[in-house]
Amino acid sequence: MKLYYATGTCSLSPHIILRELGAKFELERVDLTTKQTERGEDFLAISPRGHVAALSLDNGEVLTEGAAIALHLGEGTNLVPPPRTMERRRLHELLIYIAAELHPAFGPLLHPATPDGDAKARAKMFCHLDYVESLLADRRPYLLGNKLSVADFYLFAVARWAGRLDIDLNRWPRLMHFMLRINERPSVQAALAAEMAAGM
Ligand SMILES: N[C@@H](CCC(=O)N[C@@H](CS)C(=O)NCC(=O)O)C(=O)O
Repeated sequence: MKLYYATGTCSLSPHIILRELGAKFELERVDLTTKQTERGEDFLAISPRGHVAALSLDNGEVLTEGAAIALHLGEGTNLVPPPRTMERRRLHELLIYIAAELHPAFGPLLHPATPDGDAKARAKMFCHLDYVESLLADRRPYLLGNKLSVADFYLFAVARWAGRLDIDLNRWPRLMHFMLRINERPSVQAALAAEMAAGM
């Protein structure tokens, strides 16, 4: 398996999951501006929309969309509940929320078009962070409760961007604790170190 990634982006989530599972994988860094990989591959030929993450499977197929990659990697492991259970449906609910709502809400903040748009986008982001805080309100350690899942790594990878935007997560203490708890995991530290060493 080969994970196409870019440092500090949403591809951090599958990167952590691969390490968490002790999977055998290669990493290939993508320059998102030129769409060239570090070994000179044309990334658009691999993933036509040019987005990371993309996972090249051993059978030659390429899987894209962070949520789909997370489910694929975690299937049959303790990071994804068994099919046809309520927990599994909750996991789908969380992954779809992060992919369809939370993740895109960062876009206008990271790349603001207008100052006014920025203010609106910031207000929307605060609503999302309030919602995430409510998901953790019963002091559960992970999004699904006591069980760590792939959704936790997706939330971690995305919520980290708050730091880049000077959004102080202390305003959402449950989320802040969640971030610190996930950050301590050896898989997370290893993924962050590998991405940092590889550069932007
Ligand atoms: N829906 C996709 C979105 C992936 C995405 O937006 N990736 C960003 C990095 S976080 C990217 O590759 N952007 C490159 C670009 O827009 O050119 C997913 O969830 O995987």
